[in-house]
Amino acid sequence: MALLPILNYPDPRLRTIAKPVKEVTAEIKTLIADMIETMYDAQGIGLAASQVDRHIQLIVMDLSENSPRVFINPKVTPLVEEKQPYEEGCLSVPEVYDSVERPKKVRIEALDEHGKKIDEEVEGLLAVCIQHEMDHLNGVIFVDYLSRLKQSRARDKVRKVIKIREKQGEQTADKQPQ
Ligand code: K1U
Ligand code: ZN
Repeated sequence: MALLPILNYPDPRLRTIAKPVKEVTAEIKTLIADMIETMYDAQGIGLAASQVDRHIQLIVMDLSENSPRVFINPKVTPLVEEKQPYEEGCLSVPEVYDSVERPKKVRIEALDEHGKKIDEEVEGLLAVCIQHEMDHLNGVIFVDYLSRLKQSRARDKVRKVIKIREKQGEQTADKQPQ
Protein backbone atom coordinates (compact mmCIF):
# COMPACT_ATOMS: atom_id res chain seq x y z
CA MET A 1 0.00 0.00 0.00
CA ALA A 2 1.13 3.58 -0.52
CA LEU A 3 0.42 7.07 0.79
CA LEU A 4 -0.80 9.33 -2.00
CA PRO A 5 -0.05 13.08 -2.17
CA ILE A 6 -3.20 15.14 -1.52
CA LEU A 7 -3.80 18.15 -3.78
CA ASN A 8 -4.05 21.45 -1.91
CA TYR A 9 -6.47 24.32 -2.53
CA PRO A 10 -6.35 26.28 -4.88
CA ASP A 11 -4.75 23.66 -7.15
CA PRO A 12 -6.75 23.83 -10.44
CA ARG A 13 -6.71 20.01 -10.70
CA LEU A 14 -9.25 20.00 -7.84
CA ARG A 15 -11.73 21.54 -10.32
CA THR A 16 -11.69 18.51 -12.65
CA ILE A 17 -15.04 16.72 -13.04
CA ALA A 18 -14.71 13.02 -12.17
CA LYS A 19 -15.72 10.33 -14.69
CA PRO A 20 -17.72 7.20 -13.81
CA VAL A 21 -15.82 4.01 -12.94
CA LYS A 22 -16.50 1.43 -15.69
CA GLU A 23 -15.12 -1.63 -13.91
CA VAL A 24 -13.54 -2.37 -10.53
CA THR A 25 -10.16 -3.55 -11.85
CA ALA A 26 -7.11 -4.60 -9.83
CA GLU A 27 -5.78 -1.07 -10.38
CA ILE A 28 -8.94 0.46 -8.85
CA LYS A 29 -8.70 -1.96 -5.89
CA THR A 30 -5.11 -0.80 -5.27
CA LEU A 31 -6.27 2.83 -5.51
CA ILE A 32 -9.04 2.13 -2.95
CA ALA A 33 -6.52 0.58 -0.51
CA ASP A 34 -4.10 3.48 -1.02
CA MET A 35 -6.86 6.07 -0.53
CA ILE A 36 -7.98 4.43 2.72
CA GLU A 37 -4.39 4.41 4.00
CA THR A 38 -3.95 8.05 2.92
CA MET A 39 -7.21 9.08 4.64
CA TYR A 40 -6.17 7.41 7.92
CA ASP A 41 -2.66 8.87 7.75
CA ALA A 42 -4.09 12.38 7.25
CA GLN A 43 -6.62 11.77 10.06
CA GLY A 44 -9.56 12.46 7.80
CA ILE A 45 -13.00 10.90 7.80
CA GLY A 46 -13.37 10.94 4.01
CA LEU A 47 -11.39 11.26 0.80
CA ALA A 48 -12.48 11.67 -2.82
CA ALA A 49 -10.32 10.34 -5.68
CA SER A 50 -10.17 13.90 -7.08
CA GLN A 51 -8.10 14.93 -4.04
CA VAL A 52 -5.36 12.46 -5.01
CA ASP A 53 -5.47 13.58 -8.64
CA ARG A 54 -7.49 10.58 -9.88
CA HIS A 55 -10.56 11.98 -11.59
CA ILE A 56 -12.95 9.06 -11.22
CA GLN A 57 -16.16 8.74 -9.18
CA LEU A 58 -14.71 7.06 -6.11
CA ILE A 59 -15.00 8.03 -2.43
CA VAL A 60 -13.69 6.38 0.73
CA MET A 61 -14.98 7.23 4.18
CA ASP A 62 -14.68 6.10 7.78
CA LEU A 63 -16.73 7.81 10.46
CA SER A 64 -16.07 5.21 13.14
CA GLU A 65 -12.37 4.21 12.86
CA ASN A 66 -11.46 0.93 11.25
CA SER A 67 -14.61 0.26 9.25
CA PRO A 68 -13.88 2.01 5.96
CA ARG A 69 -16.63 2.37 3.39
CA VAL A 70 -16.27 2.71 -0.36
CA PHE A 71 -18.70 4.51 -2.66
CA ILE A 72 -18.29 3.99 -6.41
CA ASN A 73 -20.29 6.08 -8.94
CA PRO A 74 -22.32 7.66 -6.12
CA LYS A 75 -25.55 9.58 -6.69
CA VAL A 76 -26.73 11.76 -3.79
CA THR A 77 -30.27 13.13 -3.69
CA PRO A 78 -31.57 15.55 -1.02
CA LEU A 79 -34.68 14.14 0.69
CA VAL A 80 -35.67 17.27 2.62
CA GLU A 81 -35.49 21.01 2.05
CA GLU A 82 -34.31 21.63 5.60
CA LYS A 83 -30.62 22.45 5.81
CA GLN A 84 -28.27 22.04 8.76
CA PRO A 85 -24.98 23.84 9.42
CA TYR A 86 -21.81 21.88 10.17
CA GLU A 87 -18.27 23.07 10.87
CA GLU A 88 -16.48 21.42 7.93
CA GLY A 89 -12.83 20.72 7.33
CA CYS A 90 -11.05 19.43 4.23
CA LEU A 91 -7.79 17.57 3.76
CA SER A 92 -7.17 19.74 0.65
CA VAL A 93 -7.64 22.93 2.70
CA PRO A 94 -5.57 22.07 5.78
CA GLU A 95 -6.33 23.81 9.07
CA VAL A 96 -9.29 25.76 7.69
CA TYR A 97 -12.70 25.07 9.24
CA ASP A 98 -15.97 26.85 8.63
CA SER A 99 -19.70 26.34 8.76
CA VAL A 100 -21.50 25.09 5.65
CA GLU A 101 -25.24 24.43 5.37
CA ARG A 102 -26.37 21.34 3.51
CA PRO A 103 -29.60 19.32 3.26
CA LYS A 104 -30.17 17.41 6.51
CA LYS A 105 -31.20 14.10 4.94
CA VAL A 106 -30.05 12.56 1.66
CA ARG A 107 -30.33 9.31 -0.30
CA ILE A 108 -27.06 7.67 -1.35
CA GLU A 109 -27.09 5.31 -4.32
CA ALA A 110 -23.72 3.81 -5.23
CA LEU A 111 -21.77 0.57 -5.62
CA ASP A 112 -19.37 -0.73 -2.99
CA GLU A 113 -15.92 -2.21 -3.69
CA HIS A 114 -17.50 -5.63 -4.41
CA GLY A 115 -19.94 -4.17 -6.94
CA LYS A 116 -22.85 -4.52 -4.46
CA LYS A 117 -25.58 -1.86 -4.64
CA ILE A 118 -25.78 0.71 -1.83
CA ASP A 119 -29.12 2.48 -1.37
CA GLU A 120 -29.38 4.31 1.96
CA GLU A 121 -31.19 7.27 3.48
CA VAL A 122 -28.76 9.03 5.80
CA GLU A 123 -28.58 11.97 8.20
CA GLY A 124 -25.97 13.50 10.50
CA LEU A 125 -22.23 13.39 9.78
CA LEU A 126 -22.57 10.76 7.04
CA ALA A 127 -24.97 13.06 5.16
CA VAL A 128 -22.58 16.00 5.61
CA CYS A 129 -19.51 14.03 4.58
CA ILE A 130 -21.00 12.35 1.48
CA GLN A 131 -22.23 15.74 0.20
CA HIS A 132 -18.76 17.25 0.83
CA GLU A 133 -17.10 14.34 -1.04
CA MET A 134 -19.64 14.50 -3.91
CA ASP A 135 -18.72 18.15 -4.29
CA HIS A 136 -15.07 17.11 -4.75
CA LEU A 137 -16.09 14.76 -7.59
CA ASN A 138 -17.84 17.75 -9.19
CA GLY A 139 -14.85 20.08 -8.74
CA VAL A 140 -16.41 22.00 -5.84
CA ILE A 141 -14.54 22.77 -2.59
CA PHE A 142 -16.28 23.70 0.67
CA VAL A 143 -14.64 27.15 0.73
CA ASP A 144 -16.59 27.95 -2.48
CA TYR A 145 -19.61 28.43 -0.16
CA LEU A 146 -17.75 31.06 1.90
CA SER A 147 -17.22 34.78 1.28
CA ARG A 148 -14.43 36.04 -1.04
CA LEU A 149 -12.61 37.33 2.03
CA LYS A 150 -12.71 33.91 3.71
CA GLN A 151 -11.58 32.24 0.45
CA SER A 152 -8.62 34.59 0.26
CA ARG A 153 -7.75 33.92 3.92
CA ALA A 154 -8.04 30.17 3.25
CA ARG A 155 -5.54 30.48 0.34
CA ASP A 156 -3.08 32.33 2.61
CA LYS A 157 -3.53 29.79 5.41
CA VAL A 158 -2.95 26.81 3.09
CA ARG A 159 0.22 28.47 1.69
CA LYS A 160 1.54 28.89 5.24
CA VAL A 161 0.66 25.32 6.26
CA ILE A 162 2.35 23.90 3.13
CA LYS A 163 5.52 25.90 3.87
CA ILE A 164 5.63 24.61 7.45
CA ARG A 165 4.99 21.02 6.28
CA GLU A 166 7.73 21.28 3.66
CA LYS A 167 10.17 22.58 6.30
CA GLN A 168 9.21 19.60 8.46
CA GLY A 169 10.14 17.37 5.51
CA GLU A 170 6.64 16.18 4.69
CA GLN A 171 5.82 15.30 1.11
CA THR A 172 3.07 17.47 -0.42
CA ALA A 173 1.39 17.28 -3.82
CA ASP A 174 2.77 20.76 -4.51
CA LYS A 175 6.37 19.64 -4.12
CA GLN A 176 7.36 16.25 -5.53
CA PRO A 177 10.87 14.75 -5.20
CA GLN A 178 13.21 15.93 -8.01
O1 K1U B 1 -12.85 15.49 1.94
C1 K1U B 1 -12.05 15.69 2.82
O2 K1U B 1 -11.17 16.50 2.64
C2 K1U B 1 -12.14 14.95 4.13
C3 K1U B 1 -12.86 15.74 5.20
C4 K1U B 1 -14.27 15.24 5.33
C5 K1U B 1 -15.21 16.13 6.08
C6 K1U B 1 -15.02 16.43 7.41
C7 K1U B 1 -15.91 17.23 8.07
C8 K1U B 1 -17.01 17.71 7.42
C9 K1U B 1 -17.20 17.42 6.10
C10 K1U B 1 -16.29 16.62 5.43
C11 K1U B 1 -12.10 15.55 6.50
O3 K1U B 1 -11.94 14.47 6.94
S1 K1U B 1 -11.52 16.96 7.27
C12 K1U B 1 -10.67 16.43 8.73
C13 K1U B 1 -11.51 15.82 9.78
O4 K1U B 1 -11.22 14.72 10.15
C14 K1U B 1 -12.68 16.47 10.40
C15 K1U B 1 -12.89 17.83 10.42
C16 K1U B 1 -14.01 18.38 11.01
C17 K1U B 1 -14.94 17.55 11.58
C18 K1U B 1 -14.76 16.19 11.59
C19 K1U B 1 -13.62 15.65 10.99
ZN1 ZN C 1 -12.59 17.91 1.27
